[in-house]
Amino acid sequence: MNAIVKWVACAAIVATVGCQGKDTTPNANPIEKRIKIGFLVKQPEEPWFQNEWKFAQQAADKYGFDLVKIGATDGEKVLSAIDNLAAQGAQGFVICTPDVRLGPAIVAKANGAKLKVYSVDDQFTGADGQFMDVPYMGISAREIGGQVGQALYDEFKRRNWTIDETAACCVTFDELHTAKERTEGAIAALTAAGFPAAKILETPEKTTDTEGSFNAASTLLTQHPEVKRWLVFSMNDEGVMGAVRAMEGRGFNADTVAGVGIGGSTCKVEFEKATPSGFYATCLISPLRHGFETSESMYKWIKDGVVPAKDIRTKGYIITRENYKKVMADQGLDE
Ligand code: FCA
Repeated sequence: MNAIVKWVACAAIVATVGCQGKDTTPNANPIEKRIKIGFLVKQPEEPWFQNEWKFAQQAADKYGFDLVKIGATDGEKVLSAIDNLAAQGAQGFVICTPDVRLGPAIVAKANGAKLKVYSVDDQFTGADGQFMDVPYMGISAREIGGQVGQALYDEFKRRNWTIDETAACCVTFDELHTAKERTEGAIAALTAAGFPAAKILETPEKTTDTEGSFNAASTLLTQHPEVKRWLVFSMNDEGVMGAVRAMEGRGFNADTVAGVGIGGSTCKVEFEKATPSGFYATCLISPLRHGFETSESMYKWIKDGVVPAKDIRTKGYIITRENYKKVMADQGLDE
């Protein structure tokens, strides 16, 4: 055989079994395509969701699949993202939907495109208002709300505030089940500890971001100029952060405001400030579990047919500027 003939012959063998008749290179079988998974989030600018993406990427790097991160802020974007994923040859996606009522449309589109779906943080609801039968990982919302309420009450006592001059500002978003469970859990714990229900003042936010909460709290502050000291809670760190900012704008400070969030991503900057703010604590939840584990489960579902657990609820841990570094490190969340 001359050199060219030899090369062609070897190339043909490589394409099937390799020159030595043994496949040693990863992904050498051209028929077995690399797994591709989407990760869609409703608020891509929120640190919580950026952290979910970060940990999802760690799963992609560990297992060797492609991760497509998509900010899907409304229904139209979600549906076109699913088309896009299908066109790219993805086999599934993890999603925190911008609206839980999109569940049936998301599932229908995913089924049509043969994509598997794993919902995270916010659980799909069907046309009947019931939760849908789609794998879900969320936080244990009521318990975490309870931890927030207890932490607020403990701080109220520790500071020797009197009930006459104190009220609790509860920024609500009752349209979303996990949000309602969180604030209800906090109210239940506060009142069980002895804080009067009449001094818990609810104010609804239109959007679950800092601006939404700032606006909701501003309305409440205008209505209640008599309150001298505020406890603050909401569905997430943003819900507390916006209210604390609104209070600062009216002369309140770390001595007259004690806010406890839920998250641990957005509030980190508050703990890092040299001077404490009214953002006293948060209940740390796990973007590591919500990002890494959901993507890992999706990968194993696609690769090995292992269907993910139907409903996983993750735990929270109260952190303050005193202990956040240690607790975050213990939870695998240090930078
Ligand atoms: C919801 C909230 C997020 C985060 C997540 C666990 O999606 O909007 O801020 O708290 O649940």
